[in-house]
Amino acid sequence: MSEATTKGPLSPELLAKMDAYWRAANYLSVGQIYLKDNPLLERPLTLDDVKPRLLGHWGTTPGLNFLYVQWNRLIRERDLNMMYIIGPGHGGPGLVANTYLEGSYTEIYPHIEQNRDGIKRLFRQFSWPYGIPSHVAPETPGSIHEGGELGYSLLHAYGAAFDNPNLIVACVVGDGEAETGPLATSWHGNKFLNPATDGAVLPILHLNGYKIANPTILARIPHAELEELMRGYGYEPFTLEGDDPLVMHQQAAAVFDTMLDRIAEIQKNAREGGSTKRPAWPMLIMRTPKGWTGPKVVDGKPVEGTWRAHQVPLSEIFEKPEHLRQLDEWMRSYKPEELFDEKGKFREELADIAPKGRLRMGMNAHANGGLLLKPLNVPNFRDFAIEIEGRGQKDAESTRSLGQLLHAVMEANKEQKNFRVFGPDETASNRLGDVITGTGKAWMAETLPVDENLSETGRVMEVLSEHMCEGWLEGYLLTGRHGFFNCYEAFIHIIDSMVNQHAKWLKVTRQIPWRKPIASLNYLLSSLVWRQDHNGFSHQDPGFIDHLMNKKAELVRIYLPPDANTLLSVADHCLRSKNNINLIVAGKQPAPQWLPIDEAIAHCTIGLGEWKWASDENPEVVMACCGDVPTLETLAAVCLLKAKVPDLRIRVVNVVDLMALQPQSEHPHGLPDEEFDLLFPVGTPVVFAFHGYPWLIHRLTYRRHNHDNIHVRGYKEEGTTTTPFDMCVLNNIDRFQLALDAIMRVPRLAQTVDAAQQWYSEAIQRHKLYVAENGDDLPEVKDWRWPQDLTR
Ligand SMILES: Cc1ncc(C[n+]2csc(CCOP(=O)(O)OP(=O)(O)O)c2C)c(N)n1
Ligand SMILES: [Mg+2]
Repeated sequence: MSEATTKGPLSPELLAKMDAYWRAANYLSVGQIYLKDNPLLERPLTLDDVKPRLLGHWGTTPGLNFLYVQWNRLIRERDLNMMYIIGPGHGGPGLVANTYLEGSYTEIYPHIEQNRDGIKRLFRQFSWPYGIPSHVAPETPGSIHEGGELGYSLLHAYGAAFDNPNLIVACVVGDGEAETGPLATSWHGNKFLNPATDGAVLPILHLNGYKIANPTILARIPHAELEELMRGYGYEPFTLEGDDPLVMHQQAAAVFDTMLDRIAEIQKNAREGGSTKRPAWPMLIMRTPKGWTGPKVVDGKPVEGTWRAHQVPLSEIFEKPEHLRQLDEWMRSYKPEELFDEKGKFREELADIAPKGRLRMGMNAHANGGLLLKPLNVPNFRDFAIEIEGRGQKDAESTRSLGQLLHAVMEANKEQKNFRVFGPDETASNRLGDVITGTGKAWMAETLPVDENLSETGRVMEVLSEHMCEGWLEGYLLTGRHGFFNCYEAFIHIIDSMVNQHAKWLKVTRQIPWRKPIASLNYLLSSLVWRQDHNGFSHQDPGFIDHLMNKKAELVRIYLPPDANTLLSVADHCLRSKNNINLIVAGKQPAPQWLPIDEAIAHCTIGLGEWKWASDENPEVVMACCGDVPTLETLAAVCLLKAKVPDLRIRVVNVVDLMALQPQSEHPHGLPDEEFDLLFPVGTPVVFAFHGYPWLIHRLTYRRHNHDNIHVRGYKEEGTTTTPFDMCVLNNIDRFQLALDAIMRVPRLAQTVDAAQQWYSEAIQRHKLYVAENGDDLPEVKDWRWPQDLTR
């Protein structure tokens, strides 16, 4: 052993064991990618031992394995509560290997025994039909982050660390991953992490130099520039560079010791010394070869240390005998006979250097958040209900009532510190400002006298990045806490892809018995398409509803409460629910209030229903509505119809829970067909005013008996900065249009259609002229109220 290798914190004995442990992890990783038999290489490798399809990623894996062994030592020596998050989740074989070596894998999956048969099964199941996925998937012990879609690792890490003061979240960021937008902004998590009350994040930039087919930007800028970048983000960068394993183990141990000391010092200063300064948290730049310890040259081309190591470095095993020989040589280079005994059990003296019990990263309870989930205390939402004196007579900002409820939730969970509200700078704009009062907004950066409500212990998280809000919240939920995300409706699309991934995670975890249910991901979308008075077309897009609709029915709930009391009832339900993705779409503008709280609760419980106070018996037409503005327009249309055709029998049906429209076979909230047919009688035309894109209603009601009679109005991508009512007119969801639609659909009124069309044209012309001239809506529209004599 050279001088350089012996110098450092590791004793020669521990150094040798850590290197052997690493070789074991690498061996098991390669074995998973390639082998279905001969797991200990007890005979020369033949084609019969090799999987027919070689699937997986080698390049990132040895680096991940190297880090895991280092972390194991830190956990043991310092008794750390540490969990891992792996950005390049395609390094799945490494995490499976490590959790196997530490024993957690076998505890969770007893058939993957600690012997030859177990290793064979471990190899065979990987990337095998009905086996396990290639990534750090929900099936992988200790994971909360699949890492398939790159970019969210550091966000999940910060989300996990908030309010977990004793937790250290080690987070590997791929140098390719670091090029993504979400990751690039995630470094700013350190402006929101309080060293006194939150845990620590230990970021490791895994600078293996390459992505799939290209070098990475951060590997090709001068090292000093990269360090400056990290300093600019507010970190204290450390560097580890090299490729000689023994030297690297020693140097890594030294650098990690320093970094952990730094973290301990930062936390001590904050917790005991009362420091409120934003610290420069340590981060590591680890520059090691991609595919480290793998084949150096294949078919005459360099592989180790290049992008060619990304997936399967020897990919033509069946075509080229040389590849099989190289694979045999590569696997034997890890000296399996030194690592496993004759029965195939990982040797005791090596296994012994891993942490034990709950300290093993594969067993960290935070990574199975449901285990730690404490129910959220939700105070009685009736306390915030709006008094209804006459239907629609009083205006209120619905989301303001929700803000009051959220504030009460904050207060009720102050002690257990397991609730946060997230939003991209819009919490006050969405009229949820009450939640900020007394709670404060998290902020560790500089504050000025002009600032309001910024606080080092704030629990409202505001940062102008939907990615950050979403990623933090996911990390927070996945580690067993509760949260609420509020966002402008149009811009929630920015995280479409992230919610996809979360939905996939939830779908899979539902099938994994040891994964306990976590709190639901709750969205409130406000600043809606219909009321973008300041902003216009760029801010008009209700399509997130459609996006979520594609997810598994068992996961998704979509609510469009028409007023404050229904919003309160829906929010109460969402805050208590588990393992779902709940979307609430509700306006923030002053709007008429319809339902007393008891009626609101009953209405939301079923999800849709006739508003009897606005309806007639034996309807000739059903006026259906979903969403606050469509509800208002529908009721105004009913009023117009009553004036024009006084004997027309109309039923008003309001839909809060969009999923109730689907048959029960499609969604657990689906209304039984018999009940649907009672509400929407076969043969009776339905004029349906919908908040979002109209075709969604057809999709949901496609199998319903009365589907052919459902005629939907909704947003059809017409918009600009105009008056609220003109937005409705532009999209043909206005009260005049809805009234005309009803007349056109009721057979007995066929004779009156021409006159009605004339009436409609005149009304719209009058409206257009008025708004063009006055810049505001017609008084008869703007000041319209539901006539009390129409209330049954
Ligand atoms: C958002 C996203 N875009 C593209 C990909 C396809 N992809 C998978 S791995 C990879 C390269 C990753 O490089 P890096 O983060 O450096 O990981 P490593 O080198 O450790 O494998 C790419 C582009 C992806 N998984 N996610
Ligand atoms: Mg890379």
